[in-house]
Amino acid sequence: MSSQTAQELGYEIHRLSPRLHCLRPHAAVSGESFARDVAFTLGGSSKSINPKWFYDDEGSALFGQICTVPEYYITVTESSILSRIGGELGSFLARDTRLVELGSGLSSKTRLILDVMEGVQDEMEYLPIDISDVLAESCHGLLDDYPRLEITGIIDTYHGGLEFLSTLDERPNLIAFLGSSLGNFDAGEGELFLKKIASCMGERDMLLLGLDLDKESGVLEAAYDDTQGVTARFNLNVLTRMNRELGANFDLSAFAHRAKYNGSARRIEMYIESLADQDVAIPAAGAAVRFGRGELVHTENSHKYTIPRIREMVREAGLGTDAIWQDEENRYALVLCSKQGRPRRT
Ligand code: AVJ
Repeated sequence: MSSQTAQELGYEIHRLSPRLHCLRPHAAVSGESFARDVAFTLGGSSKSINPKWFYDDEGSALFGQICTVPEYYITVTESSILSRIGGELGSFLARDTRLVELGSGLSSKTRLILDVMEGVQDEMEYLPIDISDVLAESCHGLLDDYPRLEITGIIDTYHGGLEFLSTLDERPNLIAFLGSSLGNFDAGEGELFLKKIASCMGERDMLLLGLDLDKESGVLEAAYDDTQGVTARFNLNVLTRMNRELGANFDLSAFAHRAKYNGSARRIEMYIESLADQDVAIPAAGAAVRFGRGELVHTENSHKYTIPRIREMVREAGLGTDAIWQDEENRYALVLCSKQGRPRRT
């Protein structure tokens, strides 16, 4: 990538160290659009907050903590599958593969993939794309541990980051989209987003998708309502963020976390429930919002998948499934796909 292209695309370039660059859009996904977005989604009769606003510094830290609570099996299960399949995954990768990660967050699982690449590559390039600032922080640790690694972090939405991919050189990309983050999209939009990813993929690119599998509602509801209350704090933190960034006056003790499994839609739905009739001012959004007692504000969907459904989605996106790996209890799946089906290196 030339710095000129990055600038033409509207990115500001921050050189944080010789091996770490971060790109940030000039019109950052910042206060103004947060205000505009919540004014819109809290303005109607059916209220919601987009989960992308969860991830300020506090929210990102809380999500990191969720990944360690015993009920939230997703992260540990995915990591254990990744460490088990390392060599096999490596056999699909060309030796000059660049790792691109969508929604990299704290980059903890990234290491498992970099370990695979390190075994077969001399130089390694990592391109994380994340809306949160924690991206830069987590990258410093990676540089220390991987001396041959170069990182270009893109602090942007998935869409912005994917556009950027098409400006890169011809090296094959392994696009990692882990943690069942695809499940956050609304029904239909996840499928569209897969198509969008596929449309940005070259013939030699591969996609590694981590998806949570459908299972008993009790297990799912516990994963999204842990007994330590970390998920509750994570959910309610978006109100704290509005208080701080938008001058709102949410009384945190008057709202509660809720998580429900919707079996027919195959998804966990998270809500914030108003425990009283109350009015809240959100000055930066120019809004005054009335909440009724018991009213639910929808904050997140986490879709759950079945193997046949995954195969179908991948096929409809115009991709082929090269491998599917699961844990022994079939809680979670890692799916490797590509345009034509990749021959393995032998
Ligand atoms: C990061 C979107 C995959 O849906 O499981 C965790 C976010 N929300 N606990 C998920 C989340 C509540 C997580 N994703």
